[in-house]
Amino acid sequence: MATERTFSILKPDATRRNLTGKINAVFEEKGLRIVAQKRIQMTQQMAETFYGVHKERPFFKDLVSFMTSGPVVVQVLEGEDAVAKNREIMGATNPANAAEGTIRKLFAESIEANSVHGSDSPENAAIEIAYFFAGNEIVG
Ligand code: YYY
Ligand code: MG
Repeated sequence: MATERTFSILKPDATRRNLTGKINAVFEEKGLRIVAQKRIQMTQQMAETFYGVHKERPFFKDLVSFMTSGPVVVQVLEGEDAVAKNREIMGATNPANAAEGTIRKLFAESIEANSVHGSDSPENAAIEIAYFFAGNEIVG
């Protein structure tokens, strides 16, 4: 295992309920370091591009509308094996299936409003980080 970076989003349901600090505390307690972070409003075009892999899925339209329904916090998290570790910390996509102590079990409202995004591979992490951050915005 090596030090790695992953891309994370605190979704509109998390910002709406003022949960960004509580969720960041979970990342930090579990050993991930927030090396870049900014609060943005995603446009429809950004959300469609970001979730482009899902564009044929039945939930795509609702997902884009949810992701643009309020501010999000985009982040780069760094740590040992950060991509897989963050997926573990987040828990299953559907909070009904998420393990105890995971962010989605603790905070998610539904499969759609599930509080966090995390990259699913190191390759996608690199693409997603580059989409939202300039190199000089990431300070490890
Ligand atoms: O990577 P992860 O976020 O855990 O799930 P994906 O399968 O990549 O789906 C992305 C996003 O789409 C998910 O976080 C919520 C939403 N979604 C949905 O609203 N309904 C589904 N049946 C599946 C996913
Ligand atoms: Mg995914």
